[in-house]
Amino acid sequence: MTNKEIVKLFSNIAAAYAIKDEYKYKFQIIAYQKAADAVEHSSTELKNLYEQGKLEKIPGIGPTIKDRLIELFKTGKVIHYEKILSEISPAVFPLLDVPSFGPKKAYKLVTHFKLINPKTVIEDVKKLATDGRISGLEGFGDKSQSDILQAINEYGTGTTKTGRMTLPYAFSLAQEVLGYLKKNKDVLKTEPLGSLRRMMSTVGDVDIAVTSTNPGKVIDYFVSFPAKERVIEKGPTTASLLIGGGKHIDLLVLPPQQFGSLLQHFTGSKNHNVALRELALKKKMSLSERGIKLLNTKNEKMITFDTEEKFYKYLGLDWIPPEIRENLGEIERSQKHNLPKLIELKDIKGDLHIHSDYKLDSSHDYGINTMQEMIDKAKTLNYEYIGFSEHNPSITNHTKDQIYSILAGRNDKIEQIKSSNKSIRVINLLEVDILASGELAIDSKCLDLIDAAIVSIHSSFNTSHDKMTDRILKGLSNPKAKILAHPTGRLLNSRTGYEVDWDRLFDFCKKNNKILEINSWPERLDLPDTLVKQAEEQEIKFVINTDSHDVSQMDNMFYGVSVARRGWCNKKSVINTYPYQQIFKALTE
Ligand code: DGT
Ligand code: CA
Ligand code: CA
Ligand code: ZN
Repeated sequence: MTNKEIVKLFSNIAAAYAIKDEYKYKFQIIAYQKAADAVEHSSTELKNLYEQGKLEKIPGIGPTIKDRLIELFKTGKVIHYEKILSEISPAVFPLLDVPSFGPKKAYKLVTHFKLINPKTVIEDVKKLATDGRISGLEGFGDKSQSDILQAINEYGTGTTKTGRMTLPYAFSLAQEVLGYLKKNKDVLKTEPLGSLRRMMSTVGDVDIAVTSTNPGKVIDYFVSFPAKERVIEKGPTTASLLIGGGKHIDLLVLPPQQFGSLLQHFTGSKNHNVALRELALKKKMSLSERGIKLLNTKNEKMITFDTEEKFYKYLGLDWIPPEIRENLGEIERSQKHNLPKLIELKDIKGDLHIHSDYKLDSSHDYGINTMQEMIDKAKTLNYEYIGFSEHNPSITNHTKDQIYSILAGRNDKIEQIKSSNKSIRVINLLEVDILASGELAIDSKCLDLIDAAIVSIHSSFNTSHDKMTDRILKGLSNPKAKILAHPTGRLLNSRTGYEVDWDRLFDFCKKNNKILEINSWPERLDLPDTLVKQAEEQEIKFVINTDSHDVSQMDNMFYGVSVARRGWCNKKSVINTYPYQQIFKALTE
């Protein structure tokens, strides 16, 4: 059961309660909507948390729903849910994925027209709307009928309520909108906020703040954004657009003197803001995007802040980096003026996970650039060193001796590269598969040809939690194995990753000086931030790598650094902030 499936399940339960009796079940409805939201925003798979006995780590899920989750993970179903859902036609639920369909509307259409097939229900409703048969229904009308048709058409082009964007996609979308906004003379400042500013691994919608002395004009200009599909909402200072692919863009416009509180509010997270509000209430203050009001005084005036620093300072807090605004202890630390000093992109001195086009007759893919091209790129990034880590030669196609001679050939190439590039140090690494048995794919004679191995799981994902942990620890036990690449194996929006006993793995890494990779590939961002935070608390070392297969991907380092920042990492925990001598020692001792 993936988080995505759980979000859908919880939303369905909330919908089922709403259909049954909105008033009687109002608390259940809110609880399940809140739980769906909490799971959607969790950067760890709940299944992994369950396996570690750490489900309580997710704020926003009460004890009853937690018990239901345990039942779900244990048995694959929840008897109580099956009962609730069985009372409602299964044809209702697919409709809820279509934007603008609430539970009651969906239920009414399904029961009135006796729709029973969940597989065809969306097409069935589309046909009814096209034939003009919906407008006559009580509570619907012509406008609602054409909205339904539009929403279904948009849904048909991939528009759903649940899809989340990867960071680069969200960035480029935000840049496009910012570029447009900046052309308007009423726009003074504009920034992307929300989960994008917090650098979450996936982004639900793009939130943009603008300062202006003329909000009305900015809103009018924004809603004429050429790439929009339609305007979802338009008010005096806010607006929301739907654009291609079903993505939302929310805009909030305020005067320049309120920029600080605007940034703070719209950056979130919701959990951080809720906690900040509670703190403010204790100090008899009330917070909003417009500023701070003092309670219990006759002075009803809003105190305004043009910077976030001033806003936090007024609450007795140091400014908190957006990446850690998740209410995971940052407010308490900021109160004590004891926030962690987070790693920055400029601290990075090299990249150790680089696939060149050098052909090792591997069963995995090669990069498209030569070693020299990748070195030239590393120089433009001001790196001190670079590590090549192509995949090991295929073990099904070669004998051990053949593998040895392929790797010896690569060593000659690396020596030649080293001698013609004196301004950058080259580290001879290799990405080596951990086989299903836990053995490394190549033997110790071959491993002796390289400085160190980056080990990874690329096959047999579906093993039990204990077996997978045994397998990884066995692979990492090899003295040449120093780095575990993309430790969970997840692919955002498509694969949840395998099951590992993280406490055991962290403990092992700590005792044996093994290093966990934070892979910067935007669909991986693996290790995930919540696990980075746990590992960081146990003083485990990381390396932030790009896993580049072409030179342009070496710029992805920025995303990996953001994951480390979200995991509260200090630069001392990240070995590729070390100078060459020190990192070489960490990899070879
Ligand atoms: P997303 O879009 O799902 O990736 O996540 P966010 O964090 O961007 O959430 P979004 O777009 O719903 O809201 C943007 C920010 O606005 C959020 O981070 C904090 C603020 N905000 C939204 N709803 C609430 C709320 O109910 N209470 C408070 N205090 N702040 C909120
Ligand atoms: Ca957002
Ligand atoms: Ca939003
Ligand atoms: Zn790789």
